Order: sequence, then C-alpha cells, then structure tokens
Amino acid sequence: EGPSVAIVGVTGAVGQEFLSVLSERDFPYRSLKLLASKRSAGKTLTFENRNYTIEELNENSFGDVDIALFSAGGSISKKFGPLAVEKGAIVVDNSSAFRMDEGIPLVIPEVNPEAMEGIKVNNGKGALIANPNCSTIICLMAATPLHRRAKVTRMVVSTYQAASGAGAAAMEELEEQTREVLQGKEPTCNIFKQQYAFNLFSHNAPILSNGYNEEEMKLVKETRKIWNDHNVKVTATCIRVPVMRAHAESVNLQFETPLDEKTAREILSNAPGVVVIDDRAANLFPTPLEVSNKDDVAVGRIREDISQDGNYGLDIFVCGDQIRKGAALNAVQIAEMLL
Ligand code: 11C
Repeated sequence: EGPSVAIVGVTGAVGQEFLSVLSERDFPYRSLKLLASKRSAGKTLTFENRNYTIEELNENSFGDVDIALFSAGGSISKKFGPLAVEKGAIVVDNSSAFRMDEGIPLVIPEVNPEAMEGIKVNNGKGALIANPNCSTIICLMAATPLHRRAKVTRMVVSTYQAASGAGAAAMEELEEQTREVLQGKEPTCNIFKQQYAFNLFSHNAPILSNGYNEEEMKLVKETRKIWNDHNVKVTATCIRVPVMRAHAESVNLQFETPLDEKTAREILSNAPGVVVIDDRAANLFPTPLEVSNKDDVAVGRIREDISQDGNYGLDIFVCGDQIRKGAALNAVQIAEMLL
C-alpha cells in the first residue's frame, strides 16, 4: 500500500531530514529507494528497522517510482527531474532549478495548496512541483495570514541565515572554525571565503547586476509567484550568521487596508504551522535555537510600524528551522497532498 518513494540526495542534510520527517509523520510508502552520487553508492543505511543500500542515481532510477523527493542541487534536478517525470514520477524538487518556470507549481501547503490542484499520485502522469527557497517559506508562513486579511503592498525582509542553508559541509565548517578560533588558531575557510565563526557576512549567493544577490531576488520573485500577485513590492537583504540550522528574518509589512497589532497577533496565533512567541514583559521572542528541529515557524516582535500612520504597517520577527520547514518538511507535506 502507498506510493513508492525515492529520495535523491539522501546523504545530504536535507536528504537525511526527509527520512526523519517521513518517519515522524508515518508517511505511508510502499517502498523506498535511496539515491545519491557514485561516492555514496553501496553504503548501507538503516531506516525504520530496515537496511537499505544507497543506489547510484542514473537514468534508470525512476522506472518504478511514484514520488521522488529531490535535494541534490540544481544541476542534478535539471538533469534527472525531467527524466523522472517522463517515467511517470511526481518530483518534489528542493532546488531552484524549476521554481520560476511557468506551469511549475511553487508550493507552501499552508499558503497556496491550490497551485497543485489536480496533481495526484496514480493518475498515470508525472509532474514536477517546486519547493520554494527556505527564506521564502519561513517569511511567507508568517506574512501570508496577514496578507490574506489586509493585503500586503510592500514587504522589506532582512534575513539572518543559518549554516545549514549552505549544506552539511557549511555546518561542519562553522563547528570547526569555532573550535579553531577558541584555540587561537587560524580558521579554515573552505565553504565560505570569510571567517564564519564569531562573524557574519552578506549571503554567499552570487551578486547580480542590480546589486542584489540571488538569495534576495528569490525572496522577491518567489513571493510574487506564490501569492500570485505580480505587483507586490518586495525588497530583501540576506545575511549569513553563525547559527547552525534555523533562519531568522525581520519582516516589515505595508498593507492596503489597516491592520492593528492585536488583530495581527490573533491571526498569527490561529495560523497553521505558526506559533507566536511574543512576551514583551520578559523580553522573550523567537530564537533560531528555539525552533531548531521543530516544525512550526515562530513569530514575535509583533508591533505597529511607527513610521507608517493609521495601522498600515507592521513589523514582525520570524524564525524557522531551515532544514525542516525550509526544506524537508515542506516537501513531505507536498507529497502528502499528492496521496
Ligand atoms: C541558504 N536558502 O539559506 C539558501 C540555500 O535556492 O534552495 C538554498 C538555495 C535554494 O543559503
């Protein structure tokens, strides 16, 4: 019973999280195929009391696959995603390869489930669904419930992004550099050009001709696609901070119709997948550590933007686990909707 599932990139940080999330949510798979590069092929892995041998990803990997969860980088998705679809698999792709392609749904299940309407396992047709960028998912989990009430006309996002967004090797680099710096040694910089431990820097994504980096432009373009609103104004500044696996984001919102702080807090308290941590008396608000390994995105610092008159603006602070809701959990939720 249940679909046959393949995980592409199973040895990566997100690949491993796919397994944890599938297990925790009792995802009803009939069979599981673990795929990775040649380097990892042949290794064994125990999952839910069964031993699996990791197989090398190739053109013939998808003959018997209903759902393929991809997280092995854009070039692997570009090469093997369409092949899997051709074989009848529904691909949920965590890379940026297809996100902005017309006709490819870009989905956060709590936000725009309607975008994947009609796509189901067992209708005999393959399809590709894109998982948004982690910063976009975490931001829109909090901004969307407010957008639905008062329509966001402009959004200013400043991110504080964790190591995990750059993969397992970046997480290891942060750990190793922290040790090295504390021991008075020169930190080893392999993944990032600059010292990461006890530092922060502009996001490592390439800078484009308009001065924004790719990560910032993902927030702009993906928000417009997910909200199906090509007029919403979005600007972003993305920063990498020495935090292990959860992103934080400061989000300033401007609305078409007034929305007061109390109503916003109520809306967010009732939003699925969102938890409000907003204790002004104790000065306690969301932190990356608090949301690490958790499903929910946490929101706090909910306050009227005093630079905008008449309840037309709000500031919020959002934290979400980058590997979980920012990647693996969101993809598995999409897979659940396919059943
Ligand atoms: C980060 N969001 O935190 C990035 C990494 O488009 O899926 C993921 C890039 C992407 O660094």
